[in-house]
Amino acid sequence: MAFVNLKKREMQAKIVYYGPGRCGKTSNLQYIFSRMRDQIKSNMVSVKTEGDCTLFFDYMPLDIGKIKGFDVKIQLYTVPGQVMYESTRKLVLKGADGVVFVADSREERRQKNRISLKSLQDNLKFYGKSIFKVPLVIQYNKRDLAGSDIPVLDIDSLENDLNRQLKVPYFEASAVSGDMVIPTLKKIMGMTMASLEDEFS
Ligand SMILES: Nc1nc2c(ncn2[C@@H]2O[C@H](COP(=O)(O)OP(=O)(O)OP(=O)(O)O)[C@@H](O)[C@H]2O)c(=O)[nH]1
Ligand SMILES: [Mg+2]
Repeated sequence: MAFVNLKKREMQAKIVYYGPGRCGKTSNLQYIFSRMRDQIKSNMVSVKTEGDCTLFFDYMPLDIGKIKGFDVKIQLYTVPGQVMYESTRKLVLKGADGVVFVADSREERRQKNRISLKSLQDNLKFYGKSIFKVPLVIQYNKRDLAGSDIPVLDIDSLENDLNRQLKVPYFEASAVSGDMVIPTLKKIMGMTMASLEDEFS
């Protein structure tokens, strides 16, 4: 949940990584943790995982320092992507100020991406937020698999499936190599801060 003190120039925001099971949300946070250790005062907290799968959520506080004169703190969360954890996803999304939708580029996950985006829309609506208004960035993850034996959707298909109406900024990323993980984060942080500044001033 956002906390903004215009007088003291302090800002705290919550950003949630949302997406289908095994699309790479936790891997995003792991990469961010490995690259921004100086700005992360405590460890990344993974609340219950089984093998690779998040059962509850991941949490990581980021101390960004000064941006535009604001002392900025960001809380990063991931939701559990597997279908059966819908109620947990809804809980974790509560109070989100910005969202990164992580899509899985693998062809076999096409339908899962769509279903997950729809669930994001519904859960935001539950909290009185429109997916068309919330700061949102899409990350097409696992681009490193393009050219491998595993069939991968091209960007036009992914854009057509997921971003035709939303028209939000998107990134072609690989959470394992770290490609475009930080640019994704920077973009959503910028959009979230701009939106909070608007809202609170
Ligand atoms: N090739 C490739 N594999 C990836 C990438 N990102 C994640 N993976 C792999 O995909 C699997 C699932 O990654 P996670 O980061 O745990 O996925 P998640 O979205 O947190 O999954 P849930 O917690 O179940 O929702 C792991 O084996 C990762 O190593 C990527 O960019 N490329
Ligand atoms: Mg996870």
